[in-house]
Amino acid sequence: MRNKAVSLLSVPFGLGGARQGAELGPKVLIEAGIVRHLTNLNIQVINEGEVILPPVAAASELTAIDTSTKQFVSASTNLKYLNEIIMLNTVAADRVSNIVEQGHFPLILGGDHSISIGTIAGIRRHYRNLGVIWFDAHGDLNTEATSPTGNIHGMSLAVNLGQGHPLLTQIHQSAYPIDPSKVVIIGARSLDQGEREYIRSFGVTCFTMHDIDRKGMLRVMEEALAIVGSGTDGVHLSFDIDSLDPYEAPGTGTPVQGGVNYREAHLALELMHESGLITSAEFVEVNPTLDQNKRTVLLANGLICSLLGQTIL
Ligand code: HAR
Ligand code: MN
Ligand code: MN
Ligand code: MN
Repeated sequence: MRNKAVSLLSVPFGLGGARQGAELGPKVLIEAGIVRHLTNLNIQVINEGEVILPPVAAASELTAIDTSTKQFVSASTNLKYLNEIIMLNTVAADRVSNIVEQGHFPLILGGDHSISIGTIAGIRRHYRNLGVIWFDAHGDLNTEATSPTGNIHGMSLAVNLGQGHPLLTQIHQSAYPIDPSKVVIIGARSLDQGEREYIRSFGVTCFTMHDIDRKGMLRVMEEALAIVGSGTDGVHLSFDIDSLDPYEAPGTGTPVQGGVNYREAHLALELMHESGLITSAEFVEVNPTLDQNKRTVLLANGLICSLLGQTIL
């Protein structure tokens, strides 16, 4: 992350979540001055523009071979907006991959959390052993079988680990696998039963709000960074703004009370900067239509600045 140009990529997409509005996140974050704030930190910022949803094929045209059963599968399913999410993330993966190829730091603005299927697919092409920090109130580890809602933003981490609908996991083809023991969730307080089982059986580390209360954010981050920093060649930060308490961040589609507070979040991102480990990042689930006096947007702006080196003094 140090001395690299930052490539800012907007993904204005909100169909992976339960309610509309996350697609407005990137525009509002940019209007709030994120480019200027980063430029003030002596960072060269390249605005890469937006990832646009291409025309979506009819469901019948989308088929794939399930690599485990060798059967053709069609896209007809209870997964909401599956075709749109496949198309968007296929394009996003190439855009993010190009940014890494140019040697820039990819900074992605969402969008709901389903966009991380494409961003991480693009990043994984370049890192043999990618670590992931997943800051979130939720686990995003559902599959079609365990999801209570059919909303794909609640499944994106599972897809990134190779679990889920074959048309989603196929977006990751020809990329290096992610070792679940190099994935750390921080801030969780709303997990479905299937997600709990996944965390246990696949060896994902999950620092819940209970752990943050008990150990403090400093120790949680020290432990998290030790895990993602050993035996990896890059670390992606996937930051869901709903990891924060709804008091700090009301502008998000699925708020859960009892979250991370303002200073804990800044501390976490300042420690990530100090570690020098983070090689790419995305900020997702900012929903301006639910915000109060731009509180969430300004918070997200500040958090991005802390990740990229802003200090108080
Ligand atoms: N676990 C629930 C589901 O699968 C809620 C997921 C809400 N997800 C997000 N992303 N906002 O973290 O539907
Ligand atoms: Mn350059
Ligand atoms: Mn999420
Ligand atoms: Mn979430």
